[in-house]
Formats: sequence, C-alpha cells, structure tokens
Amino acid sequence: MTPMISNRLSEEAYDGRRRAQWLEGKARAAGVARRDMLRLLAAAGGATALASAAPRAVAVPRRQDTAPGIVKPLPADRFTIRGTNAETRFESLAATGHLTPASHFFVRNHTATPSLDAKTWKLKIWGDGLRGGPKEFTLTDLKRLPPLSRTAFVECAGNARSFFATQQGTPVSGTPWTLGAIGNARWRGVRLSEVLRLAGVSRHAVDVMPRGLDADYVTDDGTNLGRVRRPLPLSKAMDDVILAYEMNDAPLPPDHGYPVRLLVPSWVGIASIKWLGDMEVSTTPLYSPWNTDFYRLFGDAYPDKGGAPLTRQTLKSAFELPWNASLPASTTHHLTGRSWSASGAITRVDISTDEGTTWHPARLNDKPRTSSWTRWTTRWHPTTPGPTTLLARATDTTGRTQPEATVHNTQGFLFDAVVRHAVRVV
Ligand SMILES: Nc1nc2c(c(=O)[nH]1)N[C@H]1C(S)=C(S)[C@@H](COP(=O)(O)O)O[C@H]1N2
Ligand SMILES: [Mo]
Repeated sequence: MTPMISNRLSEEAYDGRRRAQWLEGKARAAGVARRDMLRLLAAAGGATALASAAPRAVAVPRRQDTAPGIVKPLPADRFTIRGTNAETRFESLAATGHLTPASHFFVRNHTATPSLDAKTWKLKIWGDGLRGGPKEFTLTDLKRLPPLSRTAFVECAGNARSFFATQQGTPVSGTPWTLGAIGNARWRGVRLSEVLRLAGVSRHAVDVMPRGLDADYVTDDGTNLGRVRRPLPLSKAMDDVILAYEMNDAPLPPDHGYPVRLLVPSWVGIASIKWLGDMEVSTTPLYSPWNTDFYRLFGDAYPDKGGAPLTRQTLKSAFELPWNASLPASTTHHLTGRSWSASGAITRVDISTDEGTTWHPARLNDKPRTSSWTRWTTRWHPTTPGPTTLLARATDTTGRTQPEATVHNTQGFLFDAVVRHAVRVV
C-alpha cells in the first residue's frame, strides 16, 4: 500500500505553484506577445508585478479568460480560476437549463488537459482479472456497441469545502471551492460492463483501475504519484458506469476528457477519470494515492487511519445569486437555485430568510432524479434594508436533510451543511 503522505500535502499550494511554473514557461516561450503576457498575468492576479517592470504598459481589463492547462475560454463572469482548476459561478447558471453547457462546466485538472487524437486513441484493458490476455478498443470499436445516454452531475468531492473555514471556523486543506465544482450533463457512450465482458473479465476480478493519459501528478514536495488513477470495485464498474464519448450531444470537449472519459454516476468526481487510457482488472484489491491518501475522511471524528475510500457524493443546495448580491427592498424577487443529492431524488427544498426561524417550501421545477439536480424558485419580498442571509435546505427520498453543520474532516470533503448565502437588501 502507498504510504500516507496526503496530510502533509497542500493541494492549494500545489495549484498555486503549478500556475506560477506555467506562467514562467509561457513568458519564456518565444513569441508570446506583451498583450498575451499581460492577459496571462492579469489572470494570475500578477498584474501589479508587471506594472512596475513595464510602467508604460496600458492597463488591461481583468478578463481572466485562461487558466494553466485548460483549453476552453474561462470568462470572468462564468468562472473563478483556482490554480489549474476553474469553478463555475453559480449565478451564471441562471442563464442555462437543466444541462450545463461545456461553456459553463467547471474543470478540475490535476495537471493539464492533454491533446489527444481520437483516430489513434485506444483503451487498453489488462490484468490478472481477465480470462485471456490484454484487449484493446479503438473509439470506432466502442461506437459499434449499443449506445446509452444518461443525465448525471459530476461533482468534486471537495465542492463547497471553503465553508468549513468561513462558516464553521475549521480550515481544511485543498482547493477552496464555493458551490460551483459541479455540472450536470447528458453523457453518451457505452456501458463499461459490456466492454469488460468483451475483454473477458473473470469471476475472480474484484477491482478495476482506470487511468488517465494526462501527465504524471507531481506533488508540491516533488513526489511523483504517477498518472491520475483510482480503483473502482467491480460491483460498481459492472453496474451503471459509462465509457462516455459525448457530452450534451457533442464529442467530449478536450477539458472534459476527450476522446473518452469514465462517468461514474453518484460518485465523487475523481472516480470519473478523464482522458481514459487504460484499465487494470485485478483479482486482488488495488490501491492508488487517490484511494489511500486522498478522497477519504481524516480527522477527530474518523478512525486513526482514516475512513473508507469515498464513494457517493452528498446533498447540497445553491442559490443562483452572486455572493453579497444587492437586492432592492420592497420588491418581490424571484430567487432561483438548484439542489441535488447522490443518494436519492430531491423531495423538497425549504427556504429561510430569517436565520432559520421559519422555513417555507420552494417550488421544484424539474422532475427530481437521483444524481441530477433539481431547479427551484422561491419568492422573496424583503422590507428592511441591511445584510441578510438566505438559506436553502434540501431533503431527498432517503429522508436525509441538509444539516446545520458538517462534521469536520481535514481535507474538507463532502460538505453538506446548509450554506449561509450573504446578500444585502438595499
Ligand atoms: N485523468 C484525469 N481524470 C480526472 C481528473 C484529472 O485531473 N485527471 N480530475 C478528477 C476530478 S478530481 C474531478 S472532480 C473530475 C472533474 O471533471 P471535469 O473537469 O470534467 O469537470 O474529473 C476527475 N477525473
Ligand atoms: Mo474532484
């Protein structure tokens, strides 16, 4: 088993360092125009440093439309860049429907989006859990199999982790996401179970280990953890997992796993390995840092050596409003938001505008389904100007309701508490 290291690693510091390295590389690369440099530096919040080096440079707006290793544009009104990752601004989802277009979908990259050729791409399946030898599948091979579509969200296990610090006063390590490390899309592809059967999976197999084709992940202290990979028990792999080649009726965009990613419905985002390259099938349990050191719960409330590897995502709600939004008093506002659960469909969403003293149900606008979000609306007629907190609390078919606080874990996973959304009545 891999030795414990993650508790010493700060994902956030790593992200920052990666960004600095990337900018340095870009700046050194021949032919980078000053305009682009300014743009890159503005994106990194480094415009001040440049301004002193080049006092005559014309100020450029903070367009923030790029991030290290991400291919698609990241306009500042839709995304907040966090190191090598891009968080969706929840308020920008108000302009989208039930499905999140790629133009608004968050990106979580451990390293950088690779440039892959679908024509030469192959998925290699290998390991002692196969009856015959290794098997290879081209994209054409996969597309010959019966296709299947499914709407599901991909959500980072660390989504909303910043609220451990800001709302509960217990800081955690990792990318300080607010609520936008989630997107809901229609995924089309083939069943992993079908491909595993064709590959000759044996009845003694217990785990599979999908692995991405992106670069090795090197931690802040220089440890090379190899390529992003995380074991999946065979029971899940043979259940509802999809080898997806389309997102919202178009080929997967580069940042979301082109040409083929795994889509593991309901599970933590890390399970849905992007840019899939190979998969080991094993008769003994498999380990990678992503199921030993990361994506488990560590902390006072958990066993000394940590809880079991995370599987299902949790339950959350979010308003489609900017933080500290100004809302005029004595006006009826139609507030919108979304709630989601990985364990069951959303059965109700309750709203409070008086610190949780009274709650009233929001109107649900989608047919609620597990692992896909439900949009809701509520009316609010504030009378008194001043700072106010909006609360939205979801309940799902298993009877679970969002709690007031989430039990602390050091890496800030699975935040499920009601988020206190600050607004100002003006
Ligand atoms: N190969 C590879 N797969 C990956 C990752 C990665 O960095 N490399 N990040 C994972 C994590 S932590 C999450 S939350 C999701 C994010 O998917 P998205 O970028 O399409 O939103 O992809 C997962 N799959
Ligand atoms: Mo993630």
